[in-house]
Amino acid sequence: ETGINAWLRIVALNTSANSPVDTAGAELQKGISSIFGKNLTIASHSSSSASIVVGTVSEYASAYGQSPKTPQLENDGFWLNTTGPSVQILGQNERGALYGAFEYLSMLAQGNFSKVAYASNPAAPVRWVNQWDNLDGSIERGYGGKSIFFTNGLVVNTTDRVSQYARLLASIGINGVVVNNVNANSSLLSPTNVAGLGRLADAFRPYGVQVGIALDFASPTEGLVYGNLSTYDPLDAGVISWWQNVTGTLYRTVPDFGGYLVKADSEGQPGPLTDNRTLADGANLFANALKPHGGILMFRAFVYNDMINETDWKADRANAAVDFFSGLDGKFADNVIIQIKYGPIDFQVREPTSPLFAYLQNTSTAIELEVTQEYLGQQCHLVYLPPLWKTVLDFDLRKNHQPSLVRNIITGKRFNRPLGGSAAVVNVGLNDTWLGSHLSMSNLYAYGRLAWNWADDPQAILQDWTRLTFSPDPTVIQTITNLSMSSWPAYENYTGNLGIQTLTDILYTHFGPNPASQDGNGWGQWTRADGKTIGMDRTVSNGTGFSGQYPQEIMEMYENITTTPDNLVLWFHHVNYTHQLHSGETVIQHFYNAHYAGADTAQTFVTQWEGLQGKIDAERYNETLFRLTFQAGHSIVWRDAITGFYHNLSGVSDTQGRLKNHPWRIEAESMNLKGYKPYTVSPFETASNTT
Ligand code: BDP
Repeated sequence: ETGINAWLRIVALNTSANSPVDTAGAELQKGISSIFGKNLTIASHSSSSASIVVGTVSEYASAYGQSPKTPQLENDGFWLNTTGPSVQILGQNERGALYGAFEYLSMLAQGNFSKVAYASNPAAPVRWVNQWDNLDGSIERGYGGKSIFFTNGLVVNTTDRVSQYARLLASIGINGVVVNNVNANSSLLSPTNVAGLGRLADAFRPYGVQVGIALDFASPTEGLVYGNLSTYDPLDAGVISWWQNVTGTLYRTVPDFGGYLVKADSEGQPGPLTDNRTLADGANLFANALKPHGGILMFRAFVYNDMINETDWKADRANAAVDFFSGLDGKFADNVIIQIKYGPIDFQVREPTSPLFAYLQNTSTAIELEVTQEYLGQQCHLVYLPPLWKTVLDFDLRKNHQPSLVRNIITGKRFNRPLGGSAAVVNVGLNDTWLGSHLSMSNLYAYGRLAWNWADDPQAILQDWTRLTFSPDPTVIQTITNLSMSSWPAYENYTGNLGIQTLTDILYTHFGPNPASQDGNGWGQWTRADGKTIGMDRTVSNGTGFSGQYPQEIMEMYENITTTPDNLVLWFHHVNYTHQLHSGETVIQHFYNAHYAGADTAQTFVTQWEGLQGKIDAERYNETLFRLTFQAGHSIVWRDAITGFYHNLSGVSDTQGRLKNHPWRIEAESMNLKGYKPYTVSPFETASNTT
């Protein structure tokens, strides 16, 4: 060192390779150089003249011979103090120090140089992401290219993209990643792949992100690894020791392995019910194997039979989670967390809160969200998701007539649980944009910020993201705010209203409009639409009884159509198309009006974005313009398909006479198309000109 940087230096109190504090020092160096063009040196020893000190509280105490004065910090929490002669960034643990460094950099990058001194603690210990990556490199419900983890049945050799992902995750406080699909494959447990998981963990470790994997319940009988048993019964001694061995092997390679995620007895996946064991028996099998190593088991509540009899008017897929977990509260090992999708069905554009959050009081829970927009436009549509997530997280379930916000349940606060938190299915891929679209990355950023503090404001988070990602220019911020904050309401308007769900093709693609596909199959996302009526009656008095799964006050609200909010009326009630809503509109007229309003809003996205030309680099400007133009067109396809479908079914005309006259629509028949063949589309309303 020449001394040229004088007092401008960073002290990282742990500079051993792979330590998150060492990473924090390097990130501060990199960040400050890119924000201010100053190259600070990093020292590992204490120095009273350092400009920034980063480390853990105890590293600080031993380096400086005195404990820093910080408020109580929780696991992963940090203290950030910019008021003294040197900036202090002190974590309760190494991860916390790294999070503090990212927070400080985020402030500086947004031009915020105010003097602050505060502690920040995460809302919950589990802030994970899930990736649905298959070993062949494809990603289930992934729209950003191939897997960054796997190729041709094996873990990748080069982990540069993995390190970059680790960095992104750490910068938003995420501390765990499940790298493979919940529809899991036991060959991930082969010695070669376990060694590969070691490589992935090496890439995640410097960023404080723990690796976990999803398991195939039937692995012991599949003969792919460690012998071939004749059963996967969770109470069988051979099965128990089989999983203990596998778990021991994993921890020998990855000592800080996070744990397992299990999808059992759902959509054809094997599980404990095959052997007449309970879901708790199944979960505890893995939890007990993980326990001596300190790992946790995320057990999914997404358990249902996908061949439900539609003619049975009492049958209801929404009932499945509480039904399957009934009698099991308190029967799970203490390192089990039940991972519950936000709604009772499946990531729809509007769902009521899953009642399982209230049912489980003596069991730790986590909410499962989707950053990947499976039913919500697959990153071809802009949909900023936090306002949707908030409808569930801020929902008060009134358990035992006490305030019971979902966000206080999953963080363990409401029922005094030691564990809990969240997992978001992210599904980034090799595409440079990660998710396939620039604007959809606000959802990943916001997920991390919310998992740290569920009370944070979606719009403020979005604006931080915009400043960091694009520009501090007020026009850029205003435009991206307008687009994003109106995007989920618009998408709901043109895809599926009043709690009828997203009227996509449900049989596989989950993308374009196909209202007819909802009914007449065993998947249970039914609309119960006929010529006169629509909606699922889920009341106790007359329907499937689903509303009875809620605590009393909530049950009473949904049981009664007059107290059910309009946005969920068709979720809970079966009504005539001419039923009058609280808004004064009829159900069918609301459908027409909402679909036109939603598509109209989507048209404005293009013109609003065009106002940013020259204010954003050309590459991201053009790529986003392309996506928004597609969305504008596809919203019209949605509008005409859904309004046409229900008009044909109900025979009720639009009071504004819009259905035969399609503004902005260009028929395929009026175009000169090369390389296209006519194809019979079902339902025909989805097609141009009804053919
Ligand atoms: C559904 C997806 C399917 C997943 C399943 C799950 O369509 O690909 O495997 O959820 O969450 O939404 O297990």
